[in-house]
Amino acid sequence: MGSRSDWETMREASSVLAALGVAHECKVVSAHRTPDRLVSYAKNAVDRGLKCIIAGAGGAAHLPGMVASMTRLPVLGVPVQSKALDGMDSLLSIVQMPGGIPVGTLAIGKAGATNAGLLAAAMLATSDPELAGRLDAWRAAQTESVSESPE
Ligand code: RP5
Repeated sequence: MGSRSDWETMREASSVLAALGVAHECKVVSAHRTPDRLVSYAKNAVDRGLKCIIAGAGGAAHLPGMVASMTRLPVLGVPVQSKALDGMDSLLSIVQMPGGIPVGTLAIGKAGATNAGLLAAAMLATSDPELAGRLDAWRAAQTESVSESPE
């Protein structure tokens, strides 16, 4: 994530990954304030054995796109809800990538962070049957928890 202030949103991705037993790390890497850290993180990601990167940022949210420019790993972008423009700035700056450098963009805010975690798990589950089983169980439990009655 681009800032510690993004953690309240991005912890939703971490929580769902933890619930599914997916090993992960959470780091603050700012495209603007720590550009050298960004380059190092993105360029070393493959060699470090990472499989997917979830990048959450707000405002002029260049982090996901810049990460994607420096690694072939799948990058999922989470637009963090900004104070000034409610996250529309984040969304548009993440989703409008030029052809050739993809970022899979999720919804603004906590729903997007949750779904980024689930989507990363779903991608990993295509080659991990045990994770696939845990993801199926998580989805079944969610379905089970939805009451038919509104009260
Ligand atoms: C972005 O600027 C971060 O991703 C964050 O969403 C936003 C504001 O950062 P802070 O000023 O709260 O550190 O780089």
